[in-house]
Amino acid sequence: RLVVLTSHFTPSTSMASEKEAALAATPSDSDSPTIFDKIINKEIPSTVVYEDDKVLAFRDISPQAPVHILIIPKVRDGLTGISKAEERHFEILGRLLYTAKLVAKQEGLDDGYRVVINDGPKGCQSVYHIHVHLLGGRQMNWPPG
Ligand code: TR5
Repeated sequence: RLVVLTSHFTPSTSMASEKEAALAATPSDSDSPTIFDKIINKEIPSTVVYEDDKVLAFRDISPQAPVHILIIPKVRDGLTGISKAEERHFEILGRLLYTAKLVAKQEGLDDGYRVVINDGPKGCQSVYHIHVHLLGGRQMNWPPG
């Protein structure tokens, strides 16, 4: 008898298209708006799972795991990516990670999860407004691709 042990979860886009999006994105440290500003301003709908005065957490439109949530600062303040972090960002950086922990608990990810920050073209970053990925609900692999 055949026993299928694989998860039924299928990522909604291929790894290749994620990479293509990242390579097509223009690395930016400018204050020009990104798609995430429209999500923050609610001009574009998103599924918000957590919100306070400083951060917003919403479901990724192209989930790579059964739970895939992005946690972002409401004010970018030059933080287009982790490589642009300055001392003035200490508090918001801590808050983003702490929010990942809160949301993981809220999502019931009691057996573990992964927190990721992609940076720059080689890190596969496609949106230049810092964001923490929270991924869970399946077994992760190591090393990541
Ligand atoms: O590749 P990086 O690390 O920059 O992550 C950017 C993430 O933003 C990807 O995982 C995308 O799937 C996600 N993304 C992109 C858009 C979007 C989104 N998540 C939720 N809602 C979105 N909208 C409405 N539009 C996007 N372009």
